[in-house]
Amino acid sequence: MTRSVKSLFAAAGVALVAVASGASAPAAVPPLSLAVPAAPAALASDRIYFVMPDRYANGDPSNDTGGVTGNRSVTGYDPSSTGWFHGGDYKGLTGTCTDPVHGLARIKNLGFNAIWVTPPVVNQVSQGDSAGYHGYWGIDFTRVDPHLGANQDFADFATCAHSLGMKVILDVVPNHTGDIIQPGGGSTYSDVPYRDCNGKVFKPAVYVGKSTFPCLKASTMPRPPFVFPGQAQIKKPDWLNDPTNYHNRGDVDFSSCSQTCYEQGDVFGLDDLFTEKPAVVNGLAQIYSDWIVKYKLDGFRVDTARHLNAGFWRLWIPKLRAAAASVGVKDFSIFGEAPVSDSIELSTYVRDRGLPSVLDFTFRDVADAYASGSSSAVAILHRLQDDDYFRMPDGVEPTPATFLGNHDQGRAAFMIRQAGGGLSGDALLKRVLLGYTLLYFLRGAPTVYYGDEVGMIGSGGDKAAREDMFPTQVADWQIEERVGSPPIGKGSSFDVTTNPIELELKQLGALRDAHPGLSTGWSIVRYAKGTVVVVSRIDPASKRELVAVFNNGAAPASARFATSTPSAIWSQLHGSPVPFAPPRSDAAGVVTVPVAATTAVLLEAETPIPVSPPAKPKLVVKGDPLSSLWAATATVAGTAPVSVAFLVKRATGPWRRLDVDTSPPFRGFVEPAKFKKNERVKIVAIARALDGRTATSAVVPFRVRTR
Ligand SMILES: [Ca+2]
Ligand SMILES: [Ca+2]
Ligand SMILES: [Ca+2]
Repeated sequence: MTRSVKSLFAAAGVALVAVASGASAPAAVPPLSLAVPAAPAALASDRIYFVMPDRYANGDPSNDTGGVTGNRSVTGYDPSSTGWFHGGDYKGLTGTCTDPVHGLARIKNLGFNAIWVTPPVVNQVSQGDSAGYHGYWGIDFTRVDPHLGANQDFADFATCAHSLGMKVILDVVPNHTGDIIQPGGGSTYSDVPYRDCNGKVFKPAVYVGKSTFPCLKASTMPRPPFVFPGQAQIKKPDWLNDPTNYHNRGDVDFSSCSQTCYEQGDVFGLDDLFTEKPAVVNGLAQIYSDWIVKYKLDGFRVDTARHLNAGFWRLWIPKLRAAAASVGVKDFSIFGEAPVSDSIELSTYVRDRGLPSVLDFTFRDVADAYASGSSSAVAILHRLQDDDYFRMPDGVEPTPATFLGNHDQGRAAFMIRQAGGGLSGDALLKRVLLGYTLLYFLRGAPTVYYGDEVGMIGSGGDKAAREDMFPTQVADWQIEERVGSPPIGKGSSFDVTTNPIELELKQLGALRDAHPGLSTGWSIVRYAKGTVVVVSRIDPASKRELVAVFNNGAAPASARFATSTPSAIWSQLHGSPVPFAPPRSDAAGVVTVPVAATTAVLLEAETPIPVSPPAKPKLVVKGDPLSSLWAATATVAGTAPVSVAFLVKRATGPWRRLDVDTSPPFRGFVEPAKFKKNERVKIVAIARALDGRTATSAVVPFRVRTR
């Protein structure tokens, strides 16, 4: 996003607040200021490189064993086995800060402007047949794990990243700590009610957001906690050593768990914090505010977000934002991990629970399937349409972090190979490249897992997807197949500088820089049929239209579709066939574009979208077939892009915004739970053109029945 766009939107946002809170506007007339879309989320312009520092580069061999000596269960160090520390650290990740083939400068050079690192905090060294190399078993949250370096090494890392213009996004785990507390009487989940220290039954949810909480006794908790000798004071800060600050119910049973069980059970034995307690919320706010302030962090990726209680986010996040603002970070980004397979379910983390954004697991499903050739274009259409469920009264475009694979489920190439029923060689490479065009040409913050750019495929999820960038001592990884490059053998992946994936990522990153519409633009699906899906990205500031044409078929294709830019020549920014005669749209905006097999073409109109006053929206309210919400749907005639704001008014009080939708179909949702049963309200839709002219629909009276 350019500075001018941001200030334009910001000015509109100020006006919006003034009208919404003022008493001067007559309530009968919907205030046009509510029709103005909000500024894009900061995340929209980020391109994130996701790295596990233990596996990236070893800048300091003296810290490999974490400062202790002994066998691997004591040191955690065994570079020949996949589940242990391998020696990477923050010094290695940072590098010299200037060398373009190593360290952070390399990551910048690959086209990224943000880096997400797995949790750097001190982990439990080992547990069973694995070590805490990944960071998700925190026990001392006040400092950097000694295997990864000293606090100063992390500070140098953050300083270098910022000097290169890269954001630092920290992976944080407010849900649990490492597994120190043991459940009394067995580890299966117990749903007996909580009792206070006097034996009185209580419901924790009642106390969320309050300043007091019932007194607790460890001995009367559902699974009375105990710790092994020598571990009672092992956690930092000290409040983490109080066993009544944990749920103590035993393990989540992933095959038959209720929502409460997800929230209060231990994930694989990890100590689940009692996040309904004010002391825990405040303690977690202090821990993570300290990290933000100390290192001027730019955002958090929140682990295990599915396992935190609904009220937690609205208490915790404002404290983090305040900490960030105190060091001048005004647009602190937060996205959570909720690995669900249904978009509407995923949207509830934003809609109902108050997470600002999410990792887009459902987009990953459809993007991998489409890229692999195993699903049709319609799956992409449906996922983009489902963005409406993520649209909120703040009017900010939904901005998930998008990805094709990760450290838990498997690498991008592995996921696409699986979705395609076992691809390899050039066939797999083409499809992986197609997958990355989906990430970079469609909305969201493209997030690439380290090593994917040098062709790592891996052989599964978790430990099988966490290869070393430096010369690996894991025998299987030396001979593992890669895409676009030969197996690495005993070599270093930093010497792989011409893999087609890394070359493509550089180009795609440069395209996002040169064409902000790819990051912050509106999305309009123009065509979705068979193997071809076409999406326009509209930059509302420049009024310039970009068109991305994707073809996952094994044969060339061509698509004829409507645009908002009539009588224009379209220049080709990316893709094949090249060169082809620049297509020209007709007087109605219709254009025909050829696209080679298994690739994507990106075009930009050489002339801006002509502006015209919007047509009056036609508004209908009816039950949403996919959810328990009421859908207000507006149709707006004409080909020019518009945003549509949906407003609701109760019998008394001002008009309030349901959302602003920039992407047809235009919808706003009325949630029955937020109204009285059978409450009578009024609903209106305001269409707004790129030049700010508006048209308001008829006011539709509506009775909010339960569904
Ligand atoms: Ca090291
Ligand atoms: Ca929990
Ligand atoms: Ca829509």
